[in-house]
Amino acid sequence: MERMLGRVLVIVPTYNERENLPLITRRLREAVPDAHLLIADDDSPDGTGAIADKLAADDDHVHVLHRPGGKQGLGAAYIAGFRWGLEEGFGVLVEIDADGSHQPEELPKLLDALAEGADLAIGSRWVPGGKVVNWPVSREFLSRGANVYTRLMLGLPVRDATAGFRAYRSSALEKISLHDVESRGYCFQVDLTLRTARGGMRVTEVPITFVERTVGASKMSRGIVVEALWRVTVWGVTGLPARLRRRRDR
Ligand SMILES: Nc1nc2c(ncn2[C@@H]2O[C@H](COP(=O)(O)OP(=O)(O)O)[C@@H](O)[C@H]2O)c(=O)[nH]1
Ligand SMILES: [Mg+2]
Repeated sequence: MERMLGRVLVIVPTYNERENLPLITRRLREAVPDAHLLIADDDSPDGTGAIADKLAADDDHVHVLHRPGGKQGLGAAYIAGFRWGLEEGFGVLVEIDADGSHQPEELPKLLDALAEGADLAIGSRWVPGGKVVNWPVSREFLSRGANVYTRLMLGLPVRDATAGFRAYRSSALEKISLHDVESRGYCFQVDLTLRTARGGMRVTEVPITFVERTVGASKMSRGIVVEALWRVTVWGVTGLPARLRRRRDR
């Protein structure tokens, strides 16, 4: 599989994850020992960056991208991480949260889906077999609602377009023009799913169990929700003529 897909880079974005980072690093290194890790830290005030440096000094499979200037959003951190990984010649780029919500032990399932031909494998909460553990009802409502709205607005055949545990073939990311991605917060996930699907590439959903964090604080905010609602609506409206044309031509 290694030969077919190339080397695997797992990008871990961090903002104030000092307790979680050593745990997720250890679990990832054990679950997929050949994979490399890139910690993309936005100058966390809690000292996560220094902990990342220590982890990297002890392990040649761990790398750190220090992003100066404070919190700039999950999307911006991933774009910087993707650029780094593409330049270094990795064949697969993986996204995973640092807080333990995405279980490294499930990563091999995503890599298998790529090996079987997917360009993007999404670890999905909302396909049969997918689960969420310990989420408040309000969060589940938000995620399900966001996905229903996204599906209606964009016509994407994806159940969990906002999911943050996913694996891309590098060739897929090279086909998407990353330089004009404007999404900063979590709608980044929808943005890239849309670009991948509209680019004619194969998107596969793999059921996962999402476990809400037990340590540290969520960075979900009103601003993130507003950005997502706004952008999905704009993409939906601007994409509507093309959707109608496709439907007419079928
Ligand atoms: N580098 C960076 N990481 C971020 C930023 N916002 C969130 N993250 C990370 O993205 C992941 C998901 O964030 P989290 O707060 O757990 O979101 P939630 O699971 O939706 O509540 C975690 O690893 C965060 O540390 C950011 O602005 N910059
Ligand atoms: Mg989380």
